[in-house]
Amino acid sequence: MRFLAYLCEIEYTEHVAPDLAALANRLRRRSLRMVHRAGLGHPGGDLSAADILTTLFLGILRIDPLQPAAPNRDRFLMSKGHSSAAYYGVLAMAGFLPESALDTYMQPLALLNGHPDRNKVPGVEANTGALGHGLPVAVGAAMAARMDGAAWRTFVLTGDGELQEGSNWEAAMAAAHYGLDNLTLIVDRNGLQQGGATESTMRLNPLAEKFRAFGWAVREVDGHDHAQLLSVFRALPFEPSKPNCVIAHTHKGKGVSFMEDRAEWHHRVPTAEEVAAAIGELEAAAP
Ligand SMILES: Cc1ncc(C[n+]2csc(CCOP(=O)(O)OP(=O)(O)O)c2C)c(N)n1
Ligand SMILES: [Mg+2]
Repeated sequence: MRFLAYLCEIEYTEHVAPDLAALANRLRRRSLRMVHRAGLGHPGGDLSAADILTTLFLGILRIDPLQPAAPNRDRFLMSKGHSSAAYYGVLAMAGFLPESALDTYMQPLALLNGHPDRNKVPGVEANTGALGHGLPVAVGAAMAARMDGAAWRTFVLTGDGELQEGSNWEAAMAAAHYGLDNLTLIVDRNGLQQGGATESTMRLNPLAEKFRAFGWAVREVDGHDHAQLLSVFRALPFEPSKPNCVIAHTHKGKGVSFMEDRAEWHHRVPTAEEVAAAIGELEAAAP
């Protein structure tokens, strides 16, 4: 599918979006099994990011699992590194990991740690999980591409609660100052952080206006609609000499009725019965 993205342009968007929906639901099922088996994890944020991750890895990023360090590859940084089950799951779907490796998630001495490590996992570009660092590193990567005159692009996915870290705003200023239109920030705007709503913890709204005031070109999309996601990413860069921000409106726990928009599923591990019920719902929605 990744190769079709280059070849088919418009047709790709129209025909592949339904396949991405099925793959995203498969990623959700896989993430929930991984978290259950490990007895640890962050299922709510895995599920909110699943559509964004499948769209990027299977439809947009110019990456090749056979050459994970190819100099001209696009860079993707998973700043919300706590959603590692979904991240490893999509890396496996894109061919960077064998499916069997997913069973080792957070097992003693395994390479698939709770927070991704670029020295252990092919395809991982930065060590993340301490929130607030992905965007600053991504700004450095985009500047490096600019200085080299290289065509590769940098993408970074952050949580929304994560944006309360001040380092993001310093990086946002720098990205605009240096006119990094080769940089795209995607915000998983699910409205919830660890203990509750972002807006009652430390208000982010009006978020789009904040980024615009910092000099970014901003688009807002339904972060669970693959056709919208594909078309916004295909429109990059949005404006010359401005960094790009995609605010993807999502639901934490998306796809599982008893998890959706509930803060406790940020870090709760589903029981065997809950996993079975969740998988049943997800299979019914998209086999
Ligand atoms: C610097 C730092 N502080 C605290 C944590 C613990 N932590 C992990 S996830 C999380 C909440 C993140 O919320 P959000 O960014 O909205 O992520 P999402 O809703 O997508 O899961 C917190 C506080 C951390 N990983 N890093
Ligand atoms: Mg959030």
